[in-house]
Amino acid sequence: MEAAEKEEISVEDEAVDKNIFKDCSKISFYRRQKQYLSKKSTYQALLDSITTSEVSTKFKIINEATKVPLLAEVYGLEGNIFRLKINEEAPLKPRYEVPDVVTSKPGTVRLISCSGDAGNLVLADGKGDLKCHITANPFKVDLVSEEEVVISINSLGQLYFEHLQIPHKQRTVKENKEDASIDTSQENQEDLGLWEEKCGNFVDVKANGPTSIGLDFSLHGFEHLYGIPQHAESHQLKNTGDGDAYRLYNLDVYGYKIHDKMGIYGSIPYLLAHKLGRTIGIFWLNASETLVEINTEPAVEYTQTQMGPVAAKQKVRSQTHVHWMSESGIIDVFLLTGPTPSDIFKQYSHLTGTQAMPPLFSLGYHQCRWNYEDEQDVKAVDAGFDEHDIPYDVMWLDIEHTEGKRYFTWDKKRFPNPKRMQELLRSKKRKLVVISDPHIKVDPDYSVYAKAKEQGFFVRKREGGDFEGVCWPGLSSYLDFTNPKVREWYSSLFAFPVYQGSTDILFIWNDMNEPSVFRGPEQTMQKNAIHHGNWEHRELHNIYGFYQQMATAEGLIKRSKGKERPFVLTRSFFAGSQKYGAVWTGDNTAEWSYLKISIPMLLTLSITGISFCGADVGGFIGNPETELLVRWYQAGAYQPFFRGHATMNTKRREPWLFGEENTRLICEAIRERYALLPYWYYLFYHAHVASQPVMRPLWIEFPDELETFGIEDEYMLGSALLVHPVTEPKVTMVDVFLPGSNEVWYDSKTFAHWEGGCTVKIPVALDTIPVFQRGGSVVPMKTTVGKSTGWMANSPYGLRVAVSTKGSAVGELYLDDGHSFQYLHQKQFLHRKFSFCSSVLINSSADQRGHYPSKCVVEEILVLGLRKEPSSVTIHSSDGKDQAVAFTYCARISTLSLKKLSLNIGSDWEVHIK
Ligand code: NBV
Repeated sequence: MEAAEKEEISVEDEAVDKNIFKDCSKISFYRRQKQYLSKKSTYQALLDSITTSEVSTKFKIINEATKVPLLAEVYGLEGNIFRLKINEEAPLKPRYEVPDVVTSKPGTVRLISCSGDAGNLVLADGKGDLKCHITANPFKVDLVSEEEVVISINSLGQLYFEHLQIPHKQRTVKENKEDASIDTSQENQEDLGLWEEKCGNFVDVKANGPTSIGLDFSLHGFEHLYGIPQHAESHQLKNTGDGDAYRLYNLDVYGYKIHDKMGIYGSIPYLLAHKLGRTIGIFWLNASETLVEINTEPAVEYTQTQMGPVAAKQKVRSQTHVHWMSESGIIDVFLLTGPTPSDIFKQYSHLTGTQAMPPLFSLGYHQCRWNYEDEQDVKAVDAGFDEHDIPYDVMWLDIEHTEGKRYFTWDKKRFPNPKRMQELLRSKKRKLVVISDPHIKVDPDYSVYAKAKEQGFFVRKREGGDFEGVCWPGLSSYLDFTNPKVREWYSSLFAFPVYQGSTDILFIWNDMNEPSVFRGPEQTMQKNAIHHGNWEHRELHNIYGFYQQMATAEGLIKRSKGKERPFVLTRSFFAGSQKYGAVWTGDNTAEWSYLKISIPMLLTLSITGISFCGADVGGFIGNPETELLVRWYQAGAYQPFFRGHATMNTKRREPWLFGEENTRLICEAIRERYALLPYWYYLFYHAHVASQPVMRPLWIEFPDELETFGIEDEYMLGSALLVHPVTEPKVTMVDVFLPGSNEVWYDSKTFAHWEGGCTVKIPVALDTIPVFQRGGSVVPMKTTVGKSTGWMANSPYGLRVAVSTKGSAVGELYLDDGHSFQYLHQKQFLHRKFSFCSSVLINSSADQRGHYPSKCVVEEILVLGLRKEPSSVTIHSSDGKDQAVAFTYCARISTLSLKKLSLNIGSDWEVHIK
């Protein structure tokens, strides 16, 4: 039976042949650029064409072969950011410029031309520390900071720009030959995919011919590069050999291969480079298929003899060339000049926004499976957590909960009373997440389909009519989320009266939004499908999923009349997706290697803005051996988005199904997560307001330590905790690198301590999660763990003070109602600061603007690294009263412990240790 006739599609129907995915040799714009660049024709800037306005400096660039003029625009943006745009001066029709990503319209800094002659021009930002040197012929731009060239643009002459052309049929033979940049002979036309390109059985017809662009950047002194997710690859980017570029093209790759540069579900065309003393970023704002080549030239030392009689040694510093190529659009690139990692995060969030502040429940543990069968099943699994005393916050329902994969509906047999089911979860202060995919079943009786069809809200075919492709429901059309009207309408579908059976504890999961189209070219949509504004899919492919998550998040906000924070998980994403919720790494496999690679994959997402990220715990595909499952829970407990998930036809794997001992181990890991929630919540607040990632590669915290630059088997959570998950079987010892020669680190369980700057061997049993607290930090925790985060709202706090080599420590706590926007609009929050110095711990306000009436108390204080046994400990409260408190001191591990305290978390007080 034909898929189109058949109703739903099963997972067996959809075994994807991995060979359908292209490598560079099959990507025609890659081949064209390679062929052309080998001919070395150059561009020249016409500096006499320069015009300067308040916001930008413009000049023409011309290719010596084609003579078609390009227009370059240089902007200086507040916060040490440069922007370069290059477009055709007079394109046949407008070329796509990515909207809706750069949000906050960063202020421009007037660039003043400060020197130069006919052959070059120097622009400066007025303050004088950042300069932009433009060389006319061949065209080149150098970005100079403090007299040092940091980045050069087009120094390898890889600027490439294919001009829109008159449609094929209307062209005369003469015109056809006009573009001398590429060989247009008939045979080569096919080979290079100029007007048509084959992908499997599909032919991609290019209405205006080839439209690709490219440009090179040389990063001086840089050898360590990171970013450009999403790839199942190492954190540090590798040099790309011939035909092995990093691909940014959102694709649904079930069980993706690891250590591969192929594109998977999401794309962030943003790369960071780091060296001692400076971090920089390149944000290539383009949503079409993109390839990135990286090529490092290491530093060389050579002997100069020709200079004189004495041979002199000279060092040529290393540099890395980054070559960006995109299938269409314009060149629009932001250069972020740091200089510190923290500056880079601020600069990037200045452009694309910060991580949305998640509702507190979403930082708890999530229980998912494809599928929880019915209401009974949900009830039993929910009860299982209580029986085994395992906290959890969210039950998830996958596609089978719907009536024939019609999103926003319920399968009446399986879920006859969704509200009753949600009330059960609500009674334990738990939530429900259900799936909502972008494909809509072609069924005139399905109101979502009928209304979208009537209003013309689907992506269209090139030949006219709605695009139809096969996905889970069978034949489907795809909502055109790039249209603001579609987004507004889609968001209205989440209103409680419209979404029957939904309540305010129901949140959303967007899957398959690359978009995934079964049997489509590379399992996605044809590039010449048509979107709102007549844009081809090719122009905006990588931003489709971004828009669905945006519309969903807006829907959840709207249904609460603007009061509640949304939670939306998305599989596909683009730069800026952090504003709308969380991202996970898709269909991973239940193998140790996938557990291991989850760390670099999440680190890469984290430093490119997406702090709220996670990988399916246990591995989605296959059945994990028990030890792997336990280790995965232990790792997941220390990753930002913490969800267990498994595909159809796998064995059930709720935490209590693996024997008493393993249940205990998993339970312990989840409880550790819950105990640390105050710290997690603060880290997310900090990501939200100050742009700093929650999960950090070591090089971010220790930017001056070369040893940290390549580490990806451990990481920092904020600046206080170092986590080194066990990712191999039968391990009894792990090597943990503890950075910082002036640092001291404390084992978070045994409180044993080590000096930093060395690798230590840590014995591990099955119940060990190697976590270390950095001396100099105060970590807020909960002393008791309950059924769910909501359950624990009023439970007491503990403070773990880890004293630095200088005898001090600092930390923060952030607290609000955990779910609404009142923290923002009414300043209903508490932001406290803890500082320990000269044996006094002070709790004071970190932000006087915030107020939140919390009855919570600090019940325990643990001071690690206190060398001398105190003779007394006194609490000094803001009303001037002093009160002596009982304490215990353990000389063996230099630890002071105060218990049964009752110090209000929101009041000022001091603990004096004498
Ligand atoms: O909706 C079913 C699954 C989902 O469980 C998984 O998490 C997604 O990544 N979905 C993919 C579609 C089917 C995959 C074979």
